[in-house]
Amino acid sequence: MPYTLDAARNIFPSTLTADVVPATSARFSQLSSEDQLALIWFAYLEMGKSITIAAPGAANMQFAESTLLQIKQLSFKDQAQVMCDLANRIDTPINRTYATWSVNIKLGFWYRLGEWMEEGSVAPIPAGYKLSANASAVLDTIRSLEPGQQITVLRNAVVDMGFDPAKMEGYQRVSEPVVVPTEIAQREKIEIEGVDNPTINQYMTNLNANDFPALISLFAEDGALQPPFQRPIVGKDAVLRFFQEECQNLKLNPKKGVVEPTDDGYTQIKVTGTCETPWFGAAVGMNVAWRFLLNPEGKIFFVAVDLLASAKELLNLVRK
Ligand code: ECH
Ligand code: GLY
Ligand code: GLY
Ligand code: GLY
Repeated sequence: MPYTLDAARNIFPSTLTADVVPATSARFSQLSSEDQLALIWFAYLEMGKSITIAAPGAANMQFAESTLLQIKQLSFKDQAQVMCDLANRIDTPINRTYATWSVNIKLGFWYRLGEWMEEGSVAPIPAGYKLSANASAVLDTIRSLEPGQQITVLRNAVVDMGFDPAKMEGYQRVSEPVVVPTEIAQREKIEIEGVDNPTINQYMTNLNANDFPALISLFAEDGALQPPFQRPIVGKDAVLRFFQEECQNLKLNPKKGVVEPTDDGYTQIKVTGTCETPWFGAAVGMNVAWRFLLNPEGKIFFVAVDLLASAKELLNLVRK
């Protein structure tokens, strides 16, 4: 009997994910917009002492440029209002523009605003701003997280701002151009202790090489990919679009895994290791698991990427 998507999502059920991340994002979203902005500002400054963020490239910034200049020309009062509006997700022209941007463009936009706030050309968080008790508690939780979890909370905050794209229709999505894949000869060989499977090896190598056409050819027609804390993205077209829009220049470092054939010709494979985002490079290795379900033809029917609760989880490769 072929697997359903729901059954696939539950393979390797003992995998412990960092549920503190969505829990913290939910608490964050309950705060006032002023508290949200100030909290991110404080968290960003503190984290900046130990991990450096890479400046966004020109290919990324060109799309946010005119909105940024528009904001720069406003009074401090109006700039603060634009930022609060973003956090409040109300219906404004800037919030609608923001909604059309890919995650990386949103992050690049805030990166630039942060620089301008620091140098004083855009309204800073008021000196002596005092967080509410709830906001302080959320900031304390963020302080206690691993770096990979901290940057995921920050990313979630940025993704959740602006007008809700689900309430917009007929708009053009805006994302960075797709880079040229790394040449075959330059691609790093992948070795995964306990897993010697061509589909898995090619998945890792092709994603690291930004070779999205080769990567998507490993998927079944109705194949699905589930990013951390998200619903599965279903079907080759949607998965390919996700790869092109959000997965350039990632670095996957799979370390070890386990292969478990099932009775009906499918194969369950769990791999653990780390993953780096171009924003932080080797400074932040996120502890992740990939839970693959390959169909009898060896194509990817399902893969979930999980952000793990702790480094200890890298050793958890049991099937049940
Ligand atoms: C300031 C104050 C006012 C408000 C704001 C501010 C600016 C904040 C800024 C924040 C920047 C945050 C950043 C966060 C980046 C996080 C990136 C993450 C990436 C995770 C990627 C993963 C990939 C996993 C995958 C794998 C696959 O195999 C398939 C694909 C995929 C301070 C001004 C807002 C500037 C830059 C967490 C886990 C492995 C699923 C993608
Ligand atoms: N600096 C990382 C990026 O633009 O994706
Ligand atoms: N790494 C967080 C996400 O993809 O939602
Ligand atoms: N979720 C992909 C990235 O932010 O790099």
